[in-house]
Amino acid sequence: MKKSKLKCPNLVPVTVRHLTMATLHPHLDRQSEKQLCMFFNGNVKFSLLYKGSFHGFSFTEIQYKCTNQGQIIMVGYLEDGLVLGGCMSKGLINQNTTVKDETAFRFSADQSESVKTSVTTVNFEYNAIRFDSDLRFQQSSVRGNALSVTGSQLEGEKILEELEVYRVEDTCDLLETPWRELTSNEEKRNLLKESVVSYKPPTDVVSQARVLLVGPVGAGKSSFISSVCSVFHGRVSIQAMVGTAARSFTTKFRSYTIKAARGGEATPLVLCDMMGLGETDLSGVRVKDVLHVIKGHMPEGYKFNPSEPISSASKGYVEEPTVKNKIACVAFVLDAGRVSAYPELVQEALKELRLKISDLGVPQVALLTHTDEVCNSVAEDGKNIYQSRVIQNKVYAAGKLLGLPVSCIVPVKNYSSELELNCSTDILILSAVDLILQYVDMFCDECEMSKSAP
Ligand SMILES: Nc1nc2c(ncn2[C@@H]2O[C@H](COP(=O)(O)OP(=O)(O)O)[C@@H](O)[C@H]2O)c(=O)[nH]1
Ligand SMILES: [Mg+2]
Repeated sequence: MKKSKLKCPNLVPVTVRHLTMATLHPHLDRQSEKQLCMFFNGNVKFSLLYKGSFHGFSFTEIQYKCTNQGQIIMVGYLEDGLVLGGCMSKGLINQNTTVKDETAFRFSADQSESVKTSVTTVNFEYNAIRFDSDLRFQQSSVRGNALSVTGSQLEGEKILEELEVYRVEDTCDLLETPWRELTSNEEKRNLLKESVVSYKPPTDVVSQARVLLVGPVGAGKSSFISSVCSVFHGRVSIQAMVGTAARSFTTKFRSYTIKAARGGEATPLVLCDMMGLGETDLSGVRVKDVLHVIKGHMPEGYKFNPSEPISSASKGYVEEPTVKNKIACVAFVLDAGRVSAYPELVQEALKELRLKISDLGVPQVALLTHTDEVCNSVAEDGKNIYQSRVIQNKVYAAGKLLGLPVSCIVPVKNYSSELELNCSTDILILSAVDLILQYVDMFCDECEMSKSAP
């Protein structure tokens, strides 16, 4: 049997035994699972994200499988039956990112007992998790207690038979009664579709419902546009450019007129896509550009330049926008898995946008995407979305981040890996469009009033 070196998730260096023909079944036996569950008062279940013998014993693989999955527990199985590991309540975020985590802990368990050791002490400024290039949970001597994954050497060596990472899920996940009503059947899907197709702005002043999707890179803005198109096309299709890069995959300003069917008549709904807000200064669009889009100055196809916002000197700049160019509603798009962990730069940009867009008198709503990634019940069926406690908490977190009432926030599930449409997913997408159109009406009313004002 092949062996290679890897540190196990505690202070003991180990050698990994490479298993051949591994399958993706949890290595965790019932007894150990029970012991680990007790660390969370029994109210959790574990969902396997990564298994070393299956995915490969590499830190890159762990990062790939486990980043942004919420609370995770890493479990290492030693040859002598000892189970060791650690838990991070905020999960893996990004390599080399330090995250405050007051409830992070490491543990050891064997047949007779399990020991949980908090990585929190009161003596230090804050508690942290750090990820470098190897696997090890330890206490950092410099910056408070750290749940750390580093590569330093220690005496003694043990065989690590297996290494797994599980997402920790709340078993009280589904509420007894939904916190919002949602009918999920074919009839409802058709009704919602019909109401979008027959939508007309309530005033002649506004002919189109131009809706701008704004949010961090990767939140799912382009995917939402593609998902809306898919619902009306009757099959999953990609319209807006969707991507996974850390920098925005969408680099141009594009507006998509939604058609009632594939090749069918245009509806008044126009969804506008733009570059996302970056996590660093130059990785995405800045607030100024978003405001220019909203006011209608941005020409179609404009290529964003993060180091230089558009100005009146830019090619194609719309000097005197009419109501036709203006945005009637802004839909903020946030990733449910990241809503509580967006970097400061993104949080500040969102807050600034909220204030400045409100000053412009443009109504705002928010869409919470990636809901299937934070709640298994939603991944199984989108109709569970309003029964999910996790999603409810995420919606409240989004409300807090944006300073928006919860009634303006809708959780959705975009089409990302599916090849076929699904009724519940369609209903979530259509309900989001329905909410957006209600807010477009508010914009139209404002325009009508200002037209008739003396
Ligand atoms: N599982 C899941 N993946 C999503 C969802 N929305 C978007 N994605 C994925 O997230 C990545 C970024 O999406 P994209 O639409 O390009 O984000 P944008 O930068 O906001 O336009 C892509 O890989 C999408 O397939 C969602 O609701 N669920
Ligand atoms: Mg995009």
